[in-house]
Amino acid sequence: MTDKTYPPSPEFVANSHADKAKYDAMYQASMQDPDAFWGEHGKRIDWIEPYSKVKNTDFTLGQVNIKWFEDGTLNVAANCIDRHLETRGDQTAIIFEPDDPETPAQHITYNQLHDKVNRMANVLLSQGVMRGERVIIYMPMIPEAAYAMLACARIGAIHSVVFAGFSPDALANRINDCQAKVLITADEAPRGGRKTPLKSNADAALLHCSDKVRCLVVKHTGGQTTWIEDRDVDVLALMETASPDCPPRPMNAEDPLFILYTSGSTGKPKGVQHSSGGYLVYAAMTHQYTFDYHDGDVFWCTADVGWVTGHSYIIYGPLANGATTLMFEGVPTYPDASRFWQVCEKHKVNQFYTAPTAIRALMAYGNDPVTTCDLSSLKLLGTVGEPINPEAWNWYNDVVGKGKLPIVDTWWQTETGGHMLTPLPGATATKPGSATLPFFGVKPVVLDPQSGEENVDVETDGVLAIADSWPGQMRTIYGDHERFEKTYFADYKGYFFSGDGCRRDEDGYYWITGRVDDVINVSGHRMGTAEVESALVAHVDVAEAAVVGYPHDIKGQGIYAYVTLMNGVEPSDELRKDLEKWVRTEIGPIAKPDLIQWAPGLPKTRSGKIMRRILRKIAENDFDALGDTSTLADPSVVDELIENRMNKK
Ligand code: 6R9
Repeated sequence: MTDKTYPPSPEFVANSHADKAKYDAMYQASMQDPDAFWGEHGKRIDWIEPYSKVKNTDFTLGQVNIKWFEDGTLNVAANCIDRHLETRGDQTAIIFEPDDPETPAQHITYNQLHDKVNRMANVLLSQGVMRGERVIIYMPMIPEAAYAMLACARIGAIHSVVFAGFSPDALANRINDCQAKVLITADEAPRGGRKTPLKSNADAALLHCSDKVRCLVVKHTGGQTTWIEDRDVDVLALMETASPDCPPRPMNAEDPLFILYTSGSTGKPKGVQHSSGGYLVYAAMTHQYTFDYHDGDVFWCTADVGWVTGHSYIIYGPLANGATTLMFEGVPTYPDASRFWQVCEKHKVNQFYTAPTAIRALMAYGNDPVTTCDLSSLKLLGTVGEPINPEAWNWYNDVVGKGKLPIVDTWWQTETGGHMLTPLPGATATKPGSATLPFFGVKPVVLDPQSGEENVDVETDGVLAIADSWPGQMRTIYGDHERFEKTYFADYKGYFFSGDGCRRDEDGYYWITGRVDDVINVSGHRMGTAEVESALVAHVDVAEAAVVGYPHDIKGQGIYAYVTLMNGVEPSDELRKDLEKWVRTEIGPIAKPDLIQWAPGLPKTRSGKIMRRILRKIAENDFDALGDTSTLADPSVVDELIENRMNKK
C-alpha cells in the first residue's frame, strides 16, 4: 500500500460540516462523556416522549446488554417522512432509476412518499400484521421496497429484507427463523435486462413454510405468475383503495426496527437485530458527516436494500436527514459500462457511494465510459464493503474524481448499523486503502489475537475490536441472545469483536486486512464458508467439502471449493457444473463456487479438524508457505492436493 496522503482541499473544508479541529473536538467529547455527547446528538431526530437516560450498555460476557435512549419513544417512519412535510413536502425524497434506461425515472416527493407509505401501512394492518410481528421483504430495487420498509416502521412491525438474489431455500429459512407473518414480494425483478422470477421463488419457498404466511405481491413487470387465492394479495390494488392516513405508532427506542440475516462462521445465517432510536440517530448522523450531506444534495448509494448498506444509506440515514436519495434498479454494466456515470449525469448526483468490486469491474472497460459523461455535479466519492486496492483507488480518484474529489473509504458491518472507521471529508487527509479514523463515539482497539491484550503502541497490528458501545450497534441475534454473546463477546473479553484483522500505522490510521474468521468477502457480499460447505455436502454425490477464499481480480475474493466425492463417483465436468447449479439453488447465485477442485482427501488434524490454513495456501498457489503439516493425520493428502492443483484437476 502506498502511504501518500490526500488532504482535503481548502474549498471543501470551508463548506464542510466538520474541519479537523471540529472533528478532534467532537471526537474527544464523545470519548470523554458519551452520555452528554449522545444526549445532545440524539436530539437530531424527533422524539414523541423524550429520553431521560442515554447510555446503558455492558459488554461483560454472560450479561451483555445494549440500550440507548431507553425511555424515549419515537416513530422511525415519522422521522423519515412526516417531520419533513412542512418544510419540504414537494422536494424529491426518492429518485427511482429503472433497470431499462428507456423507462422514465420517477421522482417521488416527501408528500407522495407519505401517501404511499400510509397506504401500504394500512394494507399491512388489514392483513392482520401487529406491532412486533415480522414481515419479510423480498423485492427488486423499486420504490415499493422502500414503502414496505417504512410501512413496517410506521406500524411497529419488524422487517427483514432478503436480498432478491437469494434462492427459495434461503428465503424459506429466513421466513421460518423469524416466524414471519407476511412476505412482500414482486412478480419479477429486472436487472441488467434479465428478470428474476421473484414470485415463483416465493411460491417455492412458501412450500416449506407455515400455510398461514400471506404473500403480498407488487405487480411490477406484469409478468405471468401463479396465483393462490386466499394466500396471495395484490398490494398495489389494495393500496389504491386503502386510506392514505395511518397514524405512526409510538415505539420505544429499543423496539426492534429490523432484522437482517448475515453470514458468520457457522452454517446458519444470523438474524442481526437493530433498534429503532439508537440505529436511526447513528444512521442519520453518519450519513450527514461522512458524506458531508447538505440540504438539496442528491445522494446515491448503489447498494441493494437487501444489504445493510441499503438500509442505512439508501433509506434510513438519508430520509431521516430529509435528503434526496437515488434508488437504482439495475447493474453498473447495463446496457453498457457507462451506466453509473450516465445516471450521475442525468440526476446530477452530488455524492456517489459504491463498492470496490464495482470500481474494479468498471476499470476493466477503460476511461471512455466515464469521460464521455458530465460528472461536474459530483462533490464526493465513497466506498464500502471490502478493502480497496491502490489501483482501484487511483482510478476512482483520477478518472471519476478528476483528482479533485474526496474519497471516503468507510469500514463498518451489518452488526454496526453505520460507519465505524471513515474519513470525514473536510477533516481527514486520506491514504489510499485506509479507512483512516474512528467516527464519533467509536473506540477501536487492536488486540493481540492470542492473548487478547490491547496492543497499545500506535503502530501495531492484530484483530480489530471495539471497546465500548455506540448507538447503532446491533442489540442481539434474533431469538438467540446467547449466540450473540458467544459470537461477538466471548473470544476477547470486554470487547465487541469485529472478525476483521487490521493494522494501525504511525499516524493512528486503521488499515483493514480482511476477515480472520471463516467468512469470505465475494464482491463485497459476506459469505460463510460453512454455508457453502453445507450446501455442497447436501448433494448426493458429495462426501465432504471444504471452502476457502482466494484472491480474485474483480471480486476481491473468489470461492474455492475442495470436494471429496462419494465412493465410486467419478469426477467429471458435468458433475462440476451440476454442483455449481446445486449451490445456486441452495443459496443463490452469489454463492456459486468460482473453482471446484476434486479432493480425494482433505488435510485434517488427528482430531478431525480440517486445516483451512493449508487449503487457503494451495488455493493461492502458494505451495512454499504451507507451514507446519506435521500435526496432520495423513500429510500425504497435501501432496496430492498440490499435484491436482498444478494439473488443474
Ligand atoms: C457494510 C458492510 C462487513 C465486512 C467487514 C469487512 C468488510 C466492509 C470495508 C471492509 C475493508 C472497508 N468491509 N467495509 N473491509 N474496508 N471499507 O459491508 O457490511 O456485509 O456485514 O460486511 O466487510 O470484512 O467485516 P457487511
